[in-house]
Amino acid sequence: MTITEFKTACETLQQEYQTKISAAQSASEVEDLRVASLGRKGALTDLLKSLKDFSIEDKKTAGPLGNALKAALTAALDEKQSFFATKELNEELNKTEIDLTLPGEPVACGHRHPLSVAQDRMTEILSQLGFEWAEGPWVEDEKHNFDLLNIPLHHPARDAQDTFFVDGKMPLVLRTHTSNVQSRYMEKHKPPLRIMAPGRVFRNDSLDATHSPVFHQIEGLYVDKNVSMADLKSDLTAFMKGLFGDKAEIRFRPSFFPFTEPSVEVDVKCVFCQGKGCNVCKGSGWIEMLGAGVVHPNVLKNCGIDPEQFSGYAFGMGVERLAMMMLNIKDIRTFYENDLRILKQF
Ligand code: 2NM
Repeated sequence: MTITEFKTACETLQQEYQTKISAAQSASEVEDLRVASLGRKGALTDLLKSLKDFSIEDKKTAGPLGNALKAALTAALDEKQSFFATKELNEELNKTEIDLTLPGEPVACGHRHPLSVAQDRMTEILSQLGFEWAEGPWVEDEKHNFDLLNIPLHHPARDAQDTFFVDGKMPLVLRTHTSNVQSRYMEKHKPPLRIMAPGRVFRNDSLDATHSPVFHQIEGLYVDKNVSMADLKSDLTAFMKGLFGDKAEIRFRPSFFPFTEPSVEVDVKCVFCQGKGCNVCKGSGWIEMLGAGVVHPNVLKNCGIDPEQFSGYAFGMGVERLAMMMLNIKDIRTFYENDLRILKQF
């Protein structure tokens, strides 16, 4: 074979197979053509065998020609093969009634109630400060809800105006705070103790934008040797900064509670107006967040802890109040009406 004949053979072979590949009707026909042209006993392989008889000079011309032909046939075969692959997939998809290109139905997904979110945030921070979760009954005797907590017999908080009484042989009440958890815990445990008591409480208030007869509190209690107002101040500052951020400003004001002495109330610089005064903080620039104090010696004594040996601090706060601040909610009833159009916004 001369080099000229080789060139012609290449052109003929290329034309023949291009035509056959174009005419192929199926993926398996394409594969047959691949074997017939490029295979071990294929036409191109056969043609390239004649290279060995060429002079070095002719090999330099013929070699690249053969390679180019192989590349061209491979490309044509691959293209045709991928055409059939796509075609088969489309035919498969067209057989079904389902349009697989449609976006999916959104899955209706519930979420936590805003009060649970607020309670979780507070208890998470308290547990980082070492407070352990504690619970107690909603229906409580007067001893654990009032007597042990140094709330005197004729204190207005015990009045039917403020407290729900439960009919029965023994006077029972719906707990008016979660302090019954603390009085029960102190009866059973020796200091050191450090607990948080989150839960539902009940007051005989009528429902309005800021009051609900059922609401939620978190109280905390820490009793050990030498617990002081300084511990209260540093721990509650850490708690408030955990809740509102490191830059939050906090102030302590003197106050009064029967179960603590001295007592304080803790305010945070209004997060809505940065202290300038707005409708949320009623122009004062501060929002009251919690009440606290050094546990009254009578409370420790009543619950079986020696106030000469031990001291403690305690605090209490409303979950609804915090959730209203966090979410800019103006009406407490939003939490209980379970109107999904509203709850879905949080
Ligand atoms: C508050 C404010 C101040 C409090 C006191 C006690 C206990 F059990 F140790 F006496 N528990 N919680 C307390 C103190 C609660 O709520 C505004």
